[in-house]
Amino acid sequence: MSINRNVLTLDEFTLQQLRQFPTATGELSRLLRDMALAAKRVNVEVNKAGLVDILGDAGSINVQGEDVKKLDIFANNQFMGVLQHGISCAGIGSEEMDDFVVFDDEISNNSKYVVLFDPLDGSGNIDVNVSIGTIFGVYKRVSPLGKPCTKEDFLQPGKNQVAAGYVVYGSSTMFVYATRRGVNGFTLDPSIGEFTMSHPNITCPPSGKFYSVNHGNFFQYNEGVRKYIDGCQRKTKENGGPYTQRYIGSMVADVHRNLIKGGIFMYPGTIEKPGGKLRLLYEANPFAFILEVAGGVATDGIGRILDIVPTSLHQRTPLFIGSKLMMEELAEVASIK
Ligand code: P6P
Repeated sequence: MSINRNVLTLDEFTLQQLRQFPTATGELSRLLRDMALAAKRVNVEVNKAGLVDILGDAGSINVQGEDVKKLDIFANNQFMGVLQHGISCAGIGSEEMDDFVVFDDEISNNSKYVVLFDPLDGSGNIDVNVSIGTIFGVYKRVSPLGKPCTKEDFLQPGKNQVAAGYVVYGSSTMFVYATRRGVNGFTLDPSIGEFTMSHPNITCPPSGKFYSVNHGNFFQYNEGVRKYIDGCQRKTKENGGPYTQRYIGSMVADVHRNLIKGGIFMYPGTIEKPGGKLRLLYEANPFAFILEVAGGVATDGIGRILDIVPTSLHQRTPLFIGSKLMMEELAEVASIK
């Protein structure tokens, strides 16, 4: 396979974007490059996870009450490290950390942004070599510069994000991020160790054939959701089908596929978890931002995900996200917004 050396690297692309805004400070571009550096370091460990003792449980339980895999901790430290030692971020919120982390040093206190991330989503799949991912959202601080960031910086509605993105560690490693100007995807070229533009200006097809949901919870979903899922199974060529059910238990991989090819991903509330399983701040919000910029829709079954005003770092939300027309059919069939 010949590799085109004339493609833009992520660094070149972020600098190109920066040059279009002469008044921009470059902090966001620097932050995105920092996130990509950490992603490359995590990628090395993910790729050799089967060979070294980085698999398996780290013996600890995270704030979610889930077994923490060693790779979770490594990934968390990589992303927190590049942000703490960078020039763009005043603090972070992470799935792996019980509370927000305020960096509180002179450079960080003068930095414009805070970042919320899930360092390694789908980590239950690490030991069986299924694609996993990193998810992040970037907010401009609402607290005064020159002082430590505050909880209010992190508890902003998702519509306030200035950028959001994800990394999918799969058959190839991709870094995808959105600003309000568009969604762009970069694939890691191991021969030069750089993310290179492979998916410029990603838009989500208005419809698709993939529906992603955990069928094992079917009888725990409300009647409207069950009715929609039943309808997915009854689709034929005559009414926009047939649909394919694709759900690999790794949200980054499932939503990435549906973003590119068209589809709908659902993690509804269940009898056991009426508030859903997925976290608002560092899973639902970043993907909702990305999908909306790409032309898709994301709701919690009642309203727009990005309008939710958060109250806590680890709060959960039901999530319905994907192609616009499929989301409209869900709203109509399941009588949800
Ligand atoms: P379930 C992984 O743990 C995760 O947070 C998402 O990546 C994934 O989509 C979901 O949970 C899978 O949850 O309950 O269907 O196994």
